[in-house]
Amino acid sequence: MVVKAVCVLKGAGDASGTVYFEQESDSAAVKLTGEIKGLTAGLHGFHVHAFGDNTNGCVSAGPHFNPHGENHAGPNDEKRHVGDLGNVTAKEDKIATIDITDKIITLTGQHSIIGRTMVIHEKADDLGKGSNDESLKTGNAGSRLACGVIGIAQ
Ligand SMILES: [Cu+2]
Ligand SMILES: [Zn+2]
Repeated sequence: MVVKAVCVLKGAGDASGTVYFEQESDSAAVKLTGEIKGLTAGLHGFHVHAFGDNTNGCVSAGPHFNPHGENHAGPNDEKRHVGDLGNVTAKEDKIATIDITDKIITLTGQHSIIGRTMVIHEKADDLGKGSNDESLKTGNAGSRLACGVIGIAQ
């Protein structure tokens, strides 16, 4: 059965967007599509954070979703936070088009990302290669520009 989810990202500034998630079966990769606008041109860290809690804005979403206790890394690394989706790239028109296929995140089961928060960051994610402690936690992606809780879509 196909499972679909959606996330509307908002923040204190200009950044906003919508991300759609689709998974063909429990074991299939998740496809992410959509766009985020109002970004400076260049790379922006893009992660699933642990909590679906936006009571204090994007800060209350907590750290990257990491049910297996790994270090922060890039989406193609074998060991990573489940929430590590790397970067999206905004063009000169300030829009980042989302087109990601990921085999680690899932919309079903115990470690489903539904009910957690998608965050777009101020800066590029260094994918754990930044040679400092923060790189292994957050990728030095800076502040949280916009976020939203991932919900069940129709
Ligand atoms: Cu993040
Ligand atoms: Zn991470």
